[in-house]
Amino acid sequence: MKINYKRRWDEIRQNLGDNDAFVCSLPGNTRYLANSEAPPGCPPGSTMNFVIIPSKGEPVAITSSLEEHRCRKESSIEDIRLWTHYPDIDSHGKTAIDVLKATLSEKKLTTLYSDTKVALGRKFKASQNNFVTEMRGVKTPDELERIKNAIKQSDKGQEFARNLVECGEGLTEREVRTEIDYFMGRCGIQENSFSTIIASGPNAAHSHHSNTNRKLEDGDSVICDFGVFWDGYCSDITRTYFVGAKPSDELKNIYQIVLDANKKSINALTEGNTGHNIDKAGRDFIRKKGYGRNFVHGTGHGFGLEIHEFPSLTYKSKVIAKDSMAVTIEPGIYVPGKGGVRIEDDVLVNGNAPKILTKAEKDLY
Ligand SMILES: [Mn+2]
Repeated sequence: MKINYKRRWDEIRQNLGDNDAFVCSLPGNTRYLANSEAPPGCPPGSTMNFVIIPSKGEPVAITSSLEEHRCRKESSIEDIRLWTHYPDIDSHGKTAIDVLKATLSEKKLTTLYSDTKVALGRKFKASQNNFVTEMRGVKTPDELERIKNAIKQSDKGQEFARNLVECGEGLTEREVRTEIDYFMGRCGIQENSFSTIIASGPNAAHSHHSNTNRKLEDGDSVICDFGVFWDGYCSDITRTYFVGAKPSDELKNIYQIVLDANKKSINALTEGNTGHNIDKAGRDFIRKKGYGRNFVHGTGHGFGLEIHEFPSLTYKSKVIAKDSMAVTIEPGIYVPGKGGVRIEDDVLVNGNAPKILTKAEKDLY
């Protein structure tokens, strides 16, 4: 299914109020409007500096001359304007902001919505607006097709990871990471959606661990958290495995609590429910079991063009779940010195019947 950019541009035009244009510069938003199927690039989000959606007329994209080739190839926007400070290279200006101002003046666009604060000077009136960022929270069929393909690959990665970790005594976290990344690379993914996290034994007690050369030991809990980009969209999945496949009674108990909390928050992910309630469903259960202070992060987040995007599902979140929002549900318990467990699924809001998109086995121990 082709991505329907025109639908996206039109929806923004319809929500401009009295403004002349929407100016986007956040990397997820510019990819949404111009080149969704490209991965974020290197450095991430470097391709388009600005995308302008005017109330009337065609959109304009602004990028550096360095990115010209890539942008012309990937972009759904035909009017691409370049900046460079090298005098020998043809361009529309010396900096991205110069080109933005010149384009806005040329097209007589003066009152603007912008997805971030931009300093444009007195000639323009720009107000910050989250419409595009929030619009991306609800996924359309062209996006879901790509998200499901990304998830298929990370599900395969988890099956591989389980076999490797359960028999992986003596391997280092970095070796496990490298094997998983190599396996998924051979499956044809565009790139990882973030650096694969392998946290073993006492390191699994840190929710965001950087891989080390620690060797896996029998009985360790090993948190495996990764995802991939496929046709520009990403996935995010965490499973926890045990070296030797036999957890201690304490870790097995923790595993079951996290798994039940994961299921409770998934069941709470219904249309109209608040982020707070979705978080609370799992958190209250974990608290009742005596591990409230060991669940140190929010329950989940939106994902799609970016690994973390709107909406955020935390204790403080007032966001209302809407149909076709794609979010993660990822409770965890982290016990200093002993280890940790996190179980993360990608889930789609679907009326009262949330759809779990990740298929990797989780009823394991
Ligand atoms: Mn996540």
